[in-house]
Amino acid sequence: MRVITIIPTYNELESLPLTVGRLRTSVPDSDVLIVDDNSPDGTGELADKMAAEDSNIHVLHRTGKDGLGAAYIAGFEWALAKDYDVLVEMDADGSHMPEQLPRLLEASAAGADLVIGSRWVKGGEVVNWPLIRKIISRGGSFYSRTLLGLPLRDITAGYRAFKRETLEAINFDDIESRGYGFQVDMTFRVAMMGKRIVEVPVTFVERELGASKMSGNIVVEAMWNVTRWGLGARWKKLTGKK
Ligand SMILES: Nc1nc2c(ncn2[C@@H]2O[C@H](COP(=O)(O)OP(=O)(O)OP(=O)(O)O)[C@@H](O)[C@H]2O)c(=O)[nH]1
Ligand SMILES: [Mg+2]
Repeated sequence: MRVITIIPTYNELESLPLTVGRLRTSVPDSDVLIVDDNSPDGTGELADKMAAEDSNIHVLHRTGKDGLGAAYIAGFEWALAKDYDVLVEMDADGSHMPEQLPRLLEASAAGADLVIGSRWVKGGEVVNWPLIRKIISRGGSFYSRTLLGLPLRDITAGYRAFKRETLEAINFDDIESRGYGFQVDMTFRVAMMGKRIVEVPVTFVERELGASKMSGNIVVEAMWNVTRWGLGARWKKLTGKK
């Protein structure tokens, strides 16, 4: 099983080397693809240096900040053009513990088309989040789960392992979401195709270094899209339209 871990970066100069170092130690068999959106702080140059020293590390440079979803799609296309079997999504900021990646890969090897590293299943947890963030995240997942009719606890999670075939079945041109909505969008599409989604518990650690790129806009975009998709799917069911 050839694995590649895709790490999108925007101004992650301090966190990136720590995360990649831990990843290379925990899962030496996984290649790494850093997708940098021309970070003003020089993360892209640092990534190039890391790649020059380690042939398992690759870098994709994009011209400017274009959102997490677009960065992942570019990363997926890059990796699908090569012979990787499993494509992993991981944040650069240390929130997704590389030491827990083997759990995701085991579930993938056991047959899951999409594995979600979940904060909100038994055994999952979040470290260093204020109550309000927990409420927003759980509330967002609850809202999405109910509207979209998906039996999943953590729909916005960004720590994931996709089988190559799962991504090959998705038309990336259809994906409109930029921020968190991207994760929900991908989950919904995979579920609609009748593929197997498995949640494994993870410990999500809030970033200690660098700044968050989360914004109110991203949350509003995600809620709006979920509402549209959910109602759209129900309408189709009701009217029997394809
Ligand atoms: N290439 C690229 N990466 C991005 C972009 N926006 C966010 N990222 C990266 O995506 C990952 C998640 O972003 P974060 O800022 O940590 O967002 P978050 O995890 O939702 O928010 P926090 O919980 O506050 O950390 C990090 O590795 C970011 O550097 C973007 O527009 N382009
Ligand atoms: Mg983060």
